[in-house]
Formats: sequence, structure tokens, C-alpha cells
Amino acid sequence: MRSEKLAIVRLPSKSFPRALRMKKNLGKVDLAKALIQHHNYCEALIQLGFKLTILLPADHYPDGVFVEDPAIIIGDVLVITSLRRKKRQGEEKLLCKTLRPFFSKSKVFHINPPAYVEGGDVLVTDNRLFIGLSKRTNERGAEELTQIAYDNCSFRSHIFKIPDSYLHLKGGVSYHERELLPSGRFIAASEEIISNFSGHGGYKLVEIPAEERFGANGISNKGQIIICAGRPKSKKIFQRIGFSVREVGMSEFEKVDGAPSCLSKIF
Ligand code: CIR
Repeated sequence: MRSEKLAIVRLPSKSFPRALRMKKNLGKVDLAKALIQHHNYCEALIQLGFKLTILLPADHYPDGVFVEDPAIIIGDVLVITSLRRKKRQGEEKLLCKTLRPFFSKSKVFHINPPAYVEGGDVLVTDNRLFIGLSKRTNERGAEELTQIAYDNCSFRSHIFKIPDSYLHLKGGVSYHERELLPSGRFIAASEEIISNFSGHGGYKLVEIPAEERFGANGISNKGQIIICAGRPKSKKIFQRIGFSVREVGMSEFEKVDGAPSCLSKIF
């Protein structure tokens, strides 16, 4: 096993301001500011101890910076997914070129339409997957992923429908070192899941206030965590449970529904 975890990121491209977005009223994306924020994000990943691979911008894909979505990694298994929105289709192949050499051939799987799964809908814990059914991930995709995870890693999956107001599961819940951190409408679902397998390793549930959009989303390593700047309540909660918190300004990515975990693939 490698001593350092890798983090793959892709630089924002000139076309990034045309990225898909759920809300039109959050203002125009400022590309220069996005590049600075992305740089700061990369610095924070290095501070957390990740070894960084920075990929060139992909002008053809405005959302190509969100490398979390086209692939899912479960231990030594790589799953290349199928992205639901036409504008993003093709990002899978591009990212696969970078990821594939790290995995043995027999451990690489593909999910193909009409099955759809996006990485933002899949929370990988030490021994389980939580899969959100969303506008981007359908039942067929969730079932195919469940089978791959079970056959190759003996992971069980919990599949649940996420609220329509969220793009992806990880917009409302995250997992760090045995703590499951849900917010708002994800709390009840998480409680139910935990109570269903309390005999299987004890996850601790910590609630994140729903009013802080993306407050639950973060990337952690060795006791440190990166979260979006401007989430004072979430920050306090992460500190209370023992994390040293690094805040990164993410405003330009938030405008197009991006949060810290969306911008990297870590393994
Ligand atoms: C999209 O709509 O696909 C992008 N604008 C945002 C993707 C965010 N990705 C993520 O949460 N994993």
C-alpha cells in the first residue's frame, strides 16, 4: 500500500463559466477567481498530505474540473461511470486514461447507459457504500455498482433517494474516519441506515446544520479537513470532533454546484 494517497485534479478550462448549474441566480462565474480558488484548493490538498496530479484543462468539457463524477474507486477497484447529462458525456473516457494505469485490468469496471451513476452520489466508507438516487444516478446504475462492490470488495450498499433540491448525495452528507455527517433531510435517512447495521462496526452520526449549503461536504486526511469557507457552524462541529479545519474559498465552484469533494479523485 502507498504511504501517500494520490489526489487527481483537473485545472478549470476557459469554458468553465459555461458549466451546468441548478440555480441561475447565483451570479456569473469569474474564471480568474476560479483559477485562484482552484490553486488554493490544490495547496490545501498538499497540506493535507496528498500527492497531487494536476491534469490539463479540458476546454471541450466545461464541467471537466469536477473529476469526482466520472469514476468511483473502492479499494483496488476502479469503476468508470456513465454521466447522465450530454454536456458531460466523454469526461469518463478522458479521466479513465489517467486512472487506468493505477489498477489491474481485472479490477476495472464500466457502467454503461441506460445505467447511470455519478461519483458525487456515492459515499465510500470503510466497508459500505451509500448511493443516492438523484437526477443523475438511476436505480439501474445503483444496482450495477452495488453488484460490483459486493462481488469484488464484499461491500454492501445502501441506496436511497435524495431530495430533488440536491444535485448529488455528497451535497448533504459526508463520511470521515467513522463519523457520518448528514445535514437536513439526509439526517433521517442516515439514522435509519445506521440503526439497520448497528451491529456492523458503529458509525457515529454528527448533524451538520442544513442552512449552511455544502457545510457537510469536505475532504479529510490524517486529522485535517478541507471545507468551503464561510460555514462557521459546520467548521465548529468539525473542530469539536477533532479535525483541524482548512477553509478554502469555493464561491465560483459553488455557483455551478461544486464543493470540495467534487474537485478531486482521491485514492
Ligand atoms: C454538474 O452539474 O455536473 C456540475 N456543474 C457540478 C458537479 C458537482 N459534482 C459533484 O458534486 N460531485
